[in-house]
Amino acid sequence: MPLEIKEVEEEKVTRLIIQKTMEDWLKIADVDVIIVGAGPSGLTAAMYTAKAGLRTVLFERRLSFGGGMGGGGMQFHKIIVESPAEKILEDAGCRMESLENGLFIVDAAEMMAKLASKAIDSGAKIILGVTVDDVIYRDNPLRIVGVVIQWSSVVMARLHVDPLGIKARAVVDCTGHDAEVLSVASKKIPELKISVLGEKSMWTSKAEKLTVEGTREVCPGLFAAGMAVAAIDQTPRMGPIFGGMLLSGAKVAQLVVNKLLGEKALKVAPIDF
Ligand code: 48H
Repeated sequence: MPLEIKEVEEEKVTRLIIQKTMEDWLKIADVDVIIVGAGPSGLTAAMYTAKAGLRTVLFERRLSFGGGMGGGGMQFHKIIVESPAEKILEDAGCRMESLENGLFIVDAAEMMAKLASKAIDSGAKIILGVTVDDVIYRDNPLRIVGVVIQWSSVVMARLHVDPLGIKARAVVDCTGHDAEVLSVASKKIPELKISVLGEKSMWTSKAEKLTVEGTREVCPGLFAAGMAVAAIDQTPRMGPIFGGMLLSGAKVAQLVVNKLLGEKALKVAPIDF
């Protein structure tokens, strides 16, 4: 039988894309959790907050997910993860090789793909090509209640286009080394008393431990995970080892779930924090 490919009119494609996109965006306008940045910490956080049933949207500036994972260590395509973070990779269905002393090695592309896939399967909506460039706040009590978003292409073209605001019960900064959400909040809302001093030089074990320990709700409604924690705490960088990023993402998910679901909160990751 000859292959018959369905005929389609161009305007039909256009209408369906617009209709279905708007259906999603009407839901995204107000969610439980906004995660900013689709690196290792952001994808892990999204995977677990969505698994807990929280309406989760993740905004990523680029047109791809993975953040710093794609570059591995100096573009070598392997990533090292230390125990107990391998449990998170197991949760994501990621294959890895066990090495000596609680170290595991995984292909960078597989880790990016599997974490993103698991986050999506858990119910998180990942929106690519959107930059978060501000927060929404309220006072009495002072708190963060959402983010301001713009198309990354508009930001790159330096066009003056007014952004949109998206509300959430929790916002998580997973933007990496520059802690962009915390940075803008610290500059524009000085009463929050957040300072983003930037990370210190490399000290792997100390950095991993302090990043996970420092993962927290920085001010009401705004949480920090991943390298953003090192940026606000001025703690060391760790180099190309990603266990701390995964554990930080899982810990922030648990903190958000505990805050939003209270007594109904379940343990979301196979880790005790
Ligand atoms: C939307 C944004 C915005 C914005 C940035 O850098 P990442 O991988 O972040 P982490 O913290 O999950 O992981 C850090 C890790 O990759 C790393 O760099 C390590 C371990 N370094 C150690 C060392 O010594 O150097 O991902 C952040 C993501 C990226 O995809 C950005 O494009 C995105 O966030 N992003 N998205 N709005 N304003 N800013």
